[in-house]
Amino acid sequence: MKTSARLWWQDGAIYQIYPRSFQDSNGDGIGDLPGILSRIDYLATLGVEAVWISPFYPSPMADFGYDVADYCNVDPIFGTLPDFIRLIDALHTRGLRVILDFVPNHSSDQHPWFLESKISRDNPKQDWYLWRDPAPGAGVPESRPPNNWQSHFGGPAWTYNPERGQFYYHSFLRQQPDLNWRNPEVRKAIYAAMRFWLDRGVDGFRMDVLWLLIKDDQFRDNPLNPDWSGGGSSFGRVLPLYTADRPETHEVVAEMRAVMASYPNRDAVLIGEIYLPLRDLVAYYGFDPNTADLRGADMPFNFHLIQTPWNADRIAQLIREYEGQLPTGAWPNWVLGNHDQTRIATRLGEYQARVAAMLLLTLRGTPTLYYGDELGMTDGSIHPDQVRDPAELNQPGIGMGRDPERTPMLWDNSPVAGFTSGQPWLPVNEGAATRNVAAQSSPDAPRSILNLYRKLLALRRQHPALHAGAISYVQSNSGVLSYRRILGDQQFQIFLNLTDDIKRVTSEPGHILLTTILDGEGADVGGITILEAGEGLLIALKNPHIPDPPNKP
Ligand code: TEU
Ligand code: CA
Repeated sequence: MKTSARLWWQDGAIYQIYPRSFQDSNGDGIGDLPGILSRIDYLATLGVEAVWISPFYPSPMADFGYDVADYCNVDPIFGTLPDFIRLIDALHTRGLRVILDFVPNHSSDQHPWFLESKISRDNPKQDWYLWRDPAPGAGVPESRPPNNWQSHFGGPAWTYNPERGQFYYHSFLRQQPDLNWRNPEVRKAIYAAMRFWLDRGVDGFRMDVLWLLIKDDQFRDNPLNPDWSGGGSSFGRVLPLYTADRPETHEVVAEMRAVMASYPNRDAVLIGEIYLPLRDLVAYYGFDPNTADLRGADMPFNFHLIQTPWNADRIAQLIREYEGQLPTGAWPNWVLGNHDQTRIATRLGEYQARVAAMLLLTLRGTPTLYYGDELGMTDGSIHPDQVRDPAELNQPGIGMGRDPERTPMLWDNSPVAGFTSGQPWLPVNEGAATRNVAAQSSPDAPRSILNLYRKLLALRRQHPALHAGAISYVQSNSGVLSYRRILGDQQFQIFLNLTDDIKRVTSEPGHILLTTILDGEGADVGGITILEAGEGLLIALKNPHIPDPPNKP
């Protein structure tokens, strides 16, 4: 296996677009593909390498597109297949790659496969989903689910179907039945759909819930969670031993990789959405100890920055552990936000969100940005009668709702922030009149967070040490996280003050390339250096006289 040649997805940053919320083109209040096309200048000048577009396939929208009714088309809400072709061509022309969000674990209950599967126990697709008889016992069949498996969105993961007299399994909504990945015909059908898009030039896939594809073939009860307090979602009542991260999943991921590898000059990227502890997560690279090949996902998404407390000790430890556990040849990646998670600026406030930006864009590994985070967008406040997310509607009031992080992109200071000429499907954030792309791009706002993102992305592109170098000397010292990025004789020192107190650090001689508050660029440093509260520094070292760094931090 060649490990020396670098690939586009290693060097560049990925930008996630939630298409409902990025740009509406026809006034129906819902973002769409022509809308994305109309914002191509913004995307091309931001400095990212690729856009990942959340699902736009035909869908009843029970889970806003994560319930797919046709894997090879575009939902009319988002446009048409020709609109997609126009978009991908335009993005390619501007040098941007396109990653699709693909949902292999479950389809919509309106997908023709499921409509056929559910009518009888002996139709050709009868085994395409996970069907089980009711558990033995008294009472009507619909009150006897086959086992104790729970839906991620609350309640039992089994729904009774009277036509078959059986239950079907759904990891998420009842409108999202899980496909039976033990059935070779299902695999073939999904791989054909992947090829449909690869044939149209897409540059990769972000595979939804990749760690959930295979379920226990004996359908054993999940063990009870001893830590469950009774509050929150019923999902926490059991531990997902038999419903997640089953060993056979790795076989499927290897097959997906093979589908992509069958293309000449394959450089499409396979990304897996995987929420697991580090040790289990890195197994999805599929390192084969016999051949030293990687047979799994190119990048199992690393969500640990989202889940780790904002504390220099903890994050230094996370970086070291993650780097230490990566198999040989595996390329790291980092994620700060997505359409399922509280926004970083809400979690940390704007100053620490700037520090987080410098962290994300100077760590070793591919960064993935969530649309709007580059503006320091916060979660929107959603009035109870504006709730749209089924995760919230299913279990009101327990904080599962994801609408706040899906509010419209903020373009300018017009009434709906330039997102739509109609009524937006979710309300526009308060403060949009000043926090928007136009305001943050104006000469009056040289220190906007958007400019910080642009500069970080540009520096990361410009300096090989920042996109391809080693990471070393990862340290935390009284709330300041520091590390170096090194390639050849190029060395960068990063200091990030994760506290709201002023700190002193000691730096080797160099000059400041960038600060998170965008002042002092170009200034010489050396010796004691002051870090303002919530400030980060990126320093180019002059004559680093330290010995060669070890391979691992
Ligand atoms: O998310 C999977 C997942 O684990 C989510 O349940 C996540 O943990 C939760 O939303 C956090 O609040 C993927 C998609 O990203 C999500 O949008 C879909 O709803 C889900 O799969 C089902 O397709
Ligand atoms: Ca629209």
